Amino acid sequence: MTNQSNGVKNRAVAQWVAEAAQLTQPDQIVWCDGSEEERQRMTRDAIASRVLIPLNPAKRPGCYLHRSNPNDVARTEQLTFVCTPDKDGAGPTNNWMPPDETYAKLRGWLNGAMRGRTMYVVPYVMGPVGSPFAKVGFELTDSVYVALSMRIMTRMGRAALELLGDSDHFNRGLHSTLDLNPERRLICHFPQDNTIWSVGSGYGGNALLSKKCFALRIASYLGRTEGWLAEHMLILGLESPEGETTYVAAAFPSACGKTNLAMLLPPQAFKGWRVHTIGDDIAWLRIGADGRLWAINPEAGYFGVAPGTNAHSNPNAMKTVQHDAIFTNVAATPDGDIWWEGMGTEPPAGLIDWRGQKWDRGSGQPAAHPNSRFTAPMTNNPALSPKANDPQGVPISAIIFGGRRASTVPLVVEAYDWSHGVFFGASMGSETTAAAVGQVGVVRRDPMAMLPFCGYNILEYFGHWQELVKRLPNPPKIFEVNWFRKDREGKFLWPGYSENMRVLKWIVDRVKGRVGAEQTPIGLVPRKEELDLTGLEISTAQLQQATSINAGEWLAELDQVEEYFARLGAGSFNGFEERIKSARAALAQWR
Ligand code: SAT
Ligand code: MN
Repeated sequence: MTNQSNGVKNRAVAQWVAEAAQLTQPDQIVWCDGSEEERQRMTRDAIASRVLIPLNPAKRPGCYLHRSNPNDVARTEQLTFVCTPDKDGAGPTNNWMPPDETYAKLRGWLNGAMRGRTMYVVPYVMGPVGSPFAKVGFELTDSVYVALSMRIMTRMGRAALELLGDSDHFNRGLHSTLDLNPERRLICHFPQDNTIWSVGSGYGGNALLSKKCFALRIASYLGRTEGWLAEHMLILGLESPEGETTYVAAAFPSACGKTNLAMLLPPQAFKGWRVHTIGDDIAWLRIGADGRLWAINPEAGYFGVAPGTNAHSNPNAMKTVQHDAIFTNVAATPDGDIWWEGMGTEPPAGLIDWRGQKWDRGSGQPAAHPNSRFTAPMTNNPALSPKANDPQGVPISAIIFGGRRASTVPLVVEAYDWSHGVFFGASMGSETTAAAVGQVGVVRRDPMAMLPFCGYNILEYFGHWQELVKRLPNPPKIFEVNWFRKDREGKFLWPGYSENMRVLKWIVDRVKGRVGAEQTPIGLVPRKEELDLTGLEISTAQLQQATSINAGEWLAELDQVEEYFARLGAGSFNGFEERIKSARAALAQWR
């Protein structure tokens, strides 16, 4: 076995890597330094082993296509475990196994698993280097696709080793694709050990351990003990024509448009307004010395949903994936470019589908997998905020919770206070998407969009949110939004995409106390004249439907929410019961 970095200075790292190597028996160990030379070498290896297919350099310079195993195309929540010492630590929403038993089982699977393979040692930093938020992780992986993706998604390489120094405080991620057999696939978290073992999958959130596994599941646990929050949120800055920038964080479940919102290009009528992207998926939030909530994006790249991305829905994303991007499970054109459903162009003749087969237009099957993705560095994004690398992060003035709901939830509603906002988040529901294996389009409760990502007991998590405000003299206002409400014919009531700017503007104006709102049983909603609708064609009736609170729908919703909380064992916990009671009473009087 060759191991170029036996000279690594950090004892804890060296010892842990040696143990993992002894278990998995790789032919060689490659310590990643994050250099350009290394990227080229790994890319050549990936091409030679057909893990990456080079795209046409004239059309997509520096871009590659990866096809995953067709049985391995999305996160597998049923195979994802939080292994706390006792079951209660994982809580009612997580799958649980005891740590000892889990380690033993996975050790069995991992025994010799990297024979004939290379183990990449991938050191990475989450958050701007030098930030008080920043944390170091290591991923040991036998997938060159994962190593190359981690280089895009994180600050990967030497910087992490330097930041770590001789500390043993780092996340220990061990990943092997094994044989991609779903029968031997498990994604296991050990929050108490700051450890992740992921086996049998090479896909996205299952395999890029920095992302959901570390930056959400493990980090949420660390945040609980250390007094901060790790959230499934985009972060954006909204700059007015006067040059005032307001920062907003927004939680939506996977594949509900976080990337689109984070990169939004304001509509024509909003001259002088600009959106600056800080992050599109994950926020780490801390209480600042000034009593405000400050946020960073721990990641350095985007792992966005490809289908539906086009020059209208997200022009900045289209530019972001123009060069130096990896595409996973999209369709390939005969001239070496990529294509997906909803790209805004006709499928060209001779298209190859995501499985690598000639696409049959009449088959009724999509050419790109519905959860196909692009991986691109944030520095490709024309809307990237100048604050994206700021070690202090940005001060958050508003938090938005959003789901995908065909009915009930209005376009936007403001909470009366923080605690009411926590109730908004905790009671959120959303229709399921292709981002996770399972049925698509059914409403499921997804508290704070963290259902699959909270690394500890969700009831404690609600309590942590409620407690945090006691140390937060200047909390952000909290809102709930829904871009996805439909009319009776099933047509979307609100145009969405860039027009969501109008809702963002109302939110900012509410934060600044510049605009009014109407009190309803659910919260505060804009009256028609309080939304800036300049240049938008929407009928009064349509807008009314998009923003209305329907008493019947809400009474049914509250029944479901109550039933969900009861199932979780939340009971009157956190005042949720009183919230439901008073909303019901107000709805009984509602027009
Ligand atoms: O596959 S990921 O978990 O990284 C994407 C998502 O589901 O949000
Ligand atoms: Mn996500």
